[in-house]
Parts: sequence; C-alpha cells; structure tokens
Amino acid sequence: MKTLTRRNALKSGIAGAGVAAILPVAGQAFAQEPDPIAASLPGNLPGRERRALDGTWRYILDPFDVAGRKPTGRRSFWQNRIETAETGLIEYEWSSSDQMTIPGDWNTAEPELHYYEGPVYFQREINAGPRPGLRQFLYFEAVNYAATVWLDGAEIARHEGGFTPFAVDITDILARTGAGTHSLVVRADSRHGPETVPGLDFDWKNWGGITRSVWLVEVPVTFIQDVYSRLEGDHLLVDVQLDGPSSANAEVSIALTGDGNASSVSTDGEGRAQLQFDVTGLQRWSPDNPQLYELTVSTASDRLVERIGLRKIETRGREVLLNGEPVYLRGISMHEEAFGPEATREVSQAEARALLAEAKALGCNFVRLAHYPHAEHVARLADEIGLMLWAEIPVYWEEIAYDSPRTLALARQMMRELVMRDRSRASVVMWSVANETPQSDARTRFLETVIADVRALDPSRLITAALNKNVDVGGVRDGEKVIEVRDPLGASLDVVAINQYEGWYGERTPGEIAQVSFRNTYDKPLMFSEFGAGALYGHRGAREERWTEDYQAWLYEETLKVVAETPGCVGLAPWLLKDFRSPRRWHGRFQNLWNRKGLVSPEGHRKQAFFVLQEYYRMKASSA
Ligand code: GCB
Repeated sequence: MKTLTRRNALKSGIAGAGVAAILPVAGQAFAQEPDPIAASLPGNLPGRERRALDGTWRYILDPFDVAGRKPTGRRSFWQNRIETAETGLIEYEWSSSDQMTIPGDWNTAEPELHYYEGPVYFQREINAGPRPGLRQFLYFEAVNYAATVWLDGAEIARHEGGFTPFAVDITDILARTGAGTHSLVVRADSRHGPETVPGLDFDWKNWGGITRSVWLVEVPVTFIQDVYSRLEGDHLLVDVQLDGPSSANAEVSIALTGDGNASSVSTDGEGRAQLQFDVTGLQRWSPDNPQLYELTVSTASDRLVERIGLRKIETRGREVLLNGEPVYLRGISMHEEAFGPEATREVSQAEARALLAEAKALGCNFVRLAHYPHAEHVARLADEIGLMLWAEIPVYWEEIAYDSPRTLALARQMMRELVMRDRSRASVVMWSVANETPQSDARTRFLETVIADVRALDPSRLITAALNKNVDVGGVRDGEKVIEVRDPLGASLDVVAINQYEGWYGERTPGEIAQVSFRNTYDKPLMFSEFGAGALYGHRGAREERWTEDYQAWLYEETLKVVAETPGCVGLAPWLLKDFRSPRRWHGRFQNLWNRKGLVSPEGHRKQAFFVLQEYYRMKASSA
C-alpha cells in the first residue's frame, strides 16, 4: 500500500496541481472520510502480462448501508464470514452468498436490482503469491460509482468515479501473505450526491457494479509506466515514464515498424525520457486510411508494444484540420450501452464493434462518446476501423457543485485518468470537459482549471465542451431568430460546440426551424454537438405528430438545412445513435423509461431519420 505523495501526483502528469490520484468519496456514499490510497497506474494495459479476474463473483446487498455506516463486527463483509463466538451464529459467509458475473451491471444481472442504487459487496478468491522480480497490480477498468477494495480483510484502495480505471500495487501485501488463495472484496456504491460527478440528476441509467474487467497485472520491478506519443511536424515525439527503483538514468530504446531506425536515450533522474522519430515517409492515419504502426519501447527489464496512428489535429481560424487539410466532422453521439432489448452497461469488444460499425454505416467519420469515458477498447477499435472520437467526462448539467474544491479535485482526477489512458490513441481528437453547464463565474473557473490540466497533459488535441444553446438569444433580425453563442467558456475552448433542440423542446415546430440561425461570436470552429427528437421505432404517421419516425425525420431534414448554412460550422454529432435507458423518461406509451432520440431502436432497427442523415453524410463526403 502506498500513500499518495506530491511526487506521485507530479509524476502522473499534472505539474504542481497536487491532485490526489484516488480521492476520498463523497459523504453520501461513505460514512467516514477514507484515507487516500494511490498506486502508479500501469498504462497501456493491453500490452501487459495480465490475468482476467472476470467471471463468477459472490455478492451481498447492503441496501441500508449498515456496513458503510457502522463498519464493525457482524457486517464486516471484507471478512470471509462472521460467526458470533458465544452463540456460533453465522451472520454471513461468502461461500453461501449469491453469484453474479463480472464484469456487468447488477441492474441487468438481477431483475430485482433493476433500479437499485446503493452499496453492493462483491467477493471472489484469487490465486496469487509473490513473484520474484515482478510487481503485481490489481487493475479495475471501472467500478460505478465509488469503490473500496479489500484483500484478505485489509483495505487496500478507494476510488471515486464510475468510468475511469484505477489500480493498486499488491506486491508488498503478497510478499507478506504468501502464495495461495486470497479473498478479494470490492464494495461498489452507485449512489450519487451533491458533490459527486455527475451529480444527482442525469439523463441515463445509473448502471451499478463492477462494470468493466478486473485484472491482475504483472510488470517488472522497474517498468514502463507510461508511453505518450504524438506528431509534431514530421516527427513523432514519444515521452516515456519509467517507474521503479532503477528508473533514473536508464537506457530506453524505441522502434517503429516501417521506419527501420531505432533510437535510444537515457532517462533523467525522475525516470523520464523523450525520443523523436522522423516519420516523413510514413502514412498518416485518418478515417479513410486508418493505418497503424507498432511502436516498441524497450528498457533493460521491460518491453511494451503499442499500436499507434500518426496524425495531426489542429484548428485554423474557423476550420478543423486533419493532417493539414480541412475536415468536416460527420458525427453521431452515442451512449455506452449494448444493442439488445435490455441494453447493458457492459459493452464487450464485439458489442462496441457493432455500435461503431453502425456509425460507419451511417456515413460517420466522427463519434461523440457521451457523457463519460467509455471503455478503453472503444478508442482502440476506433483507431483500427477509422473513426475520430470526442471523449468526455460527466461534468453534466447544473447539479455539479462548481464551488466545491472536492468536486473540482474529482473532475480533475477523472479528466486526468481519461487523458492518461487514451492520449496515445489517434482516434481521439477532442477532449470535452463538460455538457450543458449553466453559465456562472464558479462554473467557468471550475472548467478553466480542468482545461489547464488537459493542456498540460496533452497539448496535441483539441478541447471542447457541449454548451447549452440557451447561452444567449440575439434579437429578431429581418424576421430571423439569431442564436448567438457567447458563453464565456468559449474563450478557453478550441472548438465551440452547442446542443440545441429547436423543433423538439421549445415553441417551434420542425417547419419553423429554418427561421433560426446560429452565430458563433468566437473566431473558432463551431459544431452542433446535439440536436434531435424522440421517435418510437415503427410508429409512423403524419410528420406533425410527435413520437413518430416521420416527425424525427422531418426535424432532421429541417435542422440539416440550418446546419449546412451556419457559418464556420465544422460538423455535427446529433443526439443520438441508439435509444438508451433513462429513468427520467416517463411517457408510458412512447418512452417507457427509454430516451427515444436514437436513430436506431435498442435492437438496431433503423428509423427514417437514419436515412436522412445518411444521405446528408453521403453528400458531404462526396463534396469533401
Ligand atoms: C441534452 C443532454 C442529453 C439528453 C438530451 C435529451 O441536452 O445533453 O444528455 O439526453 O438532451 O434527450 O433531452
């Protein structure tokens, strides 16, 4: 167990920020303030020796949070069983508890947990022991929302944030406890509170549990903790960070397939090295040509292979340039939910591929991953099949405590965990710091702090946020309604993005959308990060009738005309690819606790609006 030091925080990339890697969890979710526990997160997980701890776990539900509130005696679920000495009464024992498959959300796994929000304890046994010359980490890809981890009854980690990974170094523990069977217990608490991220109100289902894979990862004692590569002109810059006792002044070498030249350099006293390659003759990555190269990083004790794409993303005035050429973002927004009548939070590689393939079929070159970090394999798949991505943290709507230092630290931590995980993915072209946040000084300061972190961690990508179109409504000009984008946050963004729902929320019908025009007051690219309408698949009728596919298609037709005419508009990511579960969608006939703004139904049936957008994208692609 390691306590977070300032050095760890610096090493992990935010110079001077002093952000704890693993934060205390909000009062709502935990009774006592836990000690922060941290470990270096081994980056580039798929390139590592690792054993999945997925499969059957036991679980115990604690709906009244008795163990969290009074963590003693009879409800110490981190023990294997509790037996009262005097009476011999067994209060619980893991070996007779219910079973659940991990990864997965409990809402899908058990019908009676469909809307459960609260703590659940999970347990499984792992076979492990000391491994000479190696360090071992327990690595959690995601636990929603707050996690506490115990090994053989001892607490070893806490983490808050339902969508980013965390790891704990268990080398020393295994050295003490020895080889054999160890009991691993995880408490997942899916409740949100006034200071959590997201806060108490959000438009998606709060899928709880160990929602992504758990791994036992092995690395050499001194290992390559992080590799960050990016294009600078015709050079590939590669930053390498070693971790371990022999990190300083160690030789690091790098090779790239297709290049033939290897280069090597020594790390500095902090275990850091930067290497450069001339990649003039190599192909550039793009959605049309998703060429990947193998980057091999080696040290005396470690070797890591990363598949990377070479591409440059930047802005010039009101344009976005991909590899120096203006690009139009033919996008769609998407939640992380698998196809199927039930939907699930756990999206396997195959399911992610199916979702991205549908976006490709729509004619997209861009996907907005809303509203939180999606699984790591999504960006890797997008690298491979050729899609640009927008990646976002769930600073969402107004119920975020913009004045709270705790909430700010949490948002910074989430952003850092996301950026560190994905900053070598060519597909990721934009980081989004927020969605539809209310304008206030506190909000703007909060987000500017997050933005400054992102610029320090990754100067090679664009920064955006989905602004609320209610930013400002300009006056009526020549019978036109001009909506001006003036949110002060725009000053700190590279790409100004707006969500607008003309024709759905508000007074106008789709037929009146043409009366509206949008103007960006910033000399920067503008994109429409959302628009849309609810439609129940198969419900057909007059186009004026809400909830029909016809209404949705009409709204798309009319909105696309306005989008096409908006000056400086670099693209769009309408809301959204597939219908998704949302408990705040109450219409009994049309919604039934689903948000129906998908272009395809939960089972993947295409609605009429799919074809309208597909046609627009065909036209845009052929005129590019
Ligand atoms: C929005 C939100 C999105 C919602 C959508 C809707 O503006 O960003 O999360 O799901 O509207 O359907 O109302």
